[in-house]
Amino acid sequence: MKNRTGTAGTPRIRPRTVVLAVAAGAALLASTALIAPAANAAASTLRAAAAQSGRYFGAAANSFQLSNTSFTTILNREFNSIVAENEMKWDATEPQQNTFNFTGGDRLVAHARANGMSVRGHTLVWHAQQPGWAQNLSGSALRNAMVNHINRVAGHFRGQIHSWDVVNEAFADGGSGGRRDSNLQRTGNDWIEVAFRTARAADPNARLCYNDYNTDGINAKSTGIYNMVRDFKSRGVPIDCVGFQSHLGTTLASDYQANLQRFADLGVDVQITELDVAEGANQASIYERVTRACLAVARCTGITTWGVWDAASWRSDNPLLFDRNGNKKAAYNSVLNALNSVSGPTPPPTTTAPPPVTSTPPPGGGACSASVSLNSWNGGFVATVRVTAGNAAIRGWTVRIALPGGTAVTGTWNAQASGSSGTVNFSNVSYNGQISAGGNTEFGFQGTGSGPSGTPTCTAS
Ligand code: G2I
Repeated sequence: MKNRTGTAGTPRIRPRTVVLAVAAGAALLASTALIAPAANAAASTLRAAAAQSGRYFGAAANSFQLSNTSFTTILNREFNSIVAENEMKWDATEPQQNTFNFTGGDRLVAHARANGMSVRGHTLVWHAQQPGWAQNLSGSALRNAMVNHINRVAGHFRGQIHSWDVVNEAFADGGSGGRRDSNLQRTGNDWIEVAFRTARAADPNARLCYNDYNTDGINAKSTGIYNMVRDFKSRGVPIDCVGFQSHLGTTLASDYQANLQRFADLGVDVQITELDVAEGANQASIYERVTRACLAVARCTGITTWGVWDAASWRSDNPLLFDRNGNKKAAYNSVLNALNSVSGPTPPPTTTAPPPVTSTPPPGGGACSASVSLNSWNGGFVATVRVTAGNAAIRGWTVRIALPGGTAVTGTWNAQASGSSGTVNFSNVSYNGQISAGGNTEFGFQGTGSGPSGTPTCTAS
């Protein structure tokens, strides 16, 4: 009702817009790439227009589409973020338990890196698209499998993912505001925080998001999620962002922006993660309003559409920005104009890459200490170990940890383990041996049984 008509946002000034954009692009090249031009510099692509306020503009894709040059022409020109529509999901990445397949995801990541795009990871844990073997698990066996899956997948892509959808769609639809029933939920209400803690240890540089749909305004479901995020922030559970999928129909809730803002006010980034909008008279204006809402919220760091063109959408109602022939639609122009015309606040910088490895090794000879924090449940645990250098830098470290009888290590990340039971030595791997004076690094391991209780010893080299 409050929407404008579909043609309202369509510019009739495109030729002039393009000329301005070329001039703006030249000016940008001539200056430093780190300084954003004025917000109304009329960039001619979505990625350039979004970058004016430090935001990304992304699309979901499948690796097979990268063989289609009509597709990649649009993808590379318009988008600077990519998310795997399906190929990083549990069924795709771990089709048999402990057998991993990263082929599709690796292809997408390589394409992104080659074309200056960041990568959203979707999704580590979800009640849907589980491989058959996981669907048949329950209790601690499922919990351990989940932790192992997160470690292996987030560990594989470590340092290459801007934001991970750690948990997807865990809240129920309807008015309850509670959790959705699922095999994961039945392992205990703490499964979501275990997933986030595990993901943090596996890839400390990725932003960790909770992602859901039907959260396009202030409603019972979004409020349930809001309460969870507030609780996580108050207890130090590592959550950095909330994804609003935004699979939209022919209307948009009037409090769409206010809802984003209330989450941002909790101290997390917000992202529009799977945007698509039903075709029809309101399509362009809804796209425009969503874009303007993101721009108006300083911590809304980017927008992703769930596909590039209508031909490949999971929906049949032509919900994307490019038509089946790859032509720009009215909705495209409304988004581009919104990105160009709104002088939105610049979001705070987010970490997108691990810190560079220093090329000159620091002098060694220092001492180190180690401390363990445990996340345990009935039958299993995740241990996060912090290694801290003393007053002098160190070149390498070994942490010795005594495990209780009956406990077995089933996975280790960011360290090399000497064994899986009894007293185990965990030594640095290639990228985390060097610690500057007073600095620290973390590694982790998971196991069955109960976690270690004594103080570990740390030996530096
Ligand atoms: O349902 C729309 C999205 C809602 N939020 C989470 C997203 O992950 C989800 O994406 C959709 C994909 O767009 C579909 O392409 O998720 C579906 C389920 O994973 C995807 O569909 C599946 C088909 O159901 C399978 O039959 C097919 O094997 O795609 C698979 C791979 O092509």
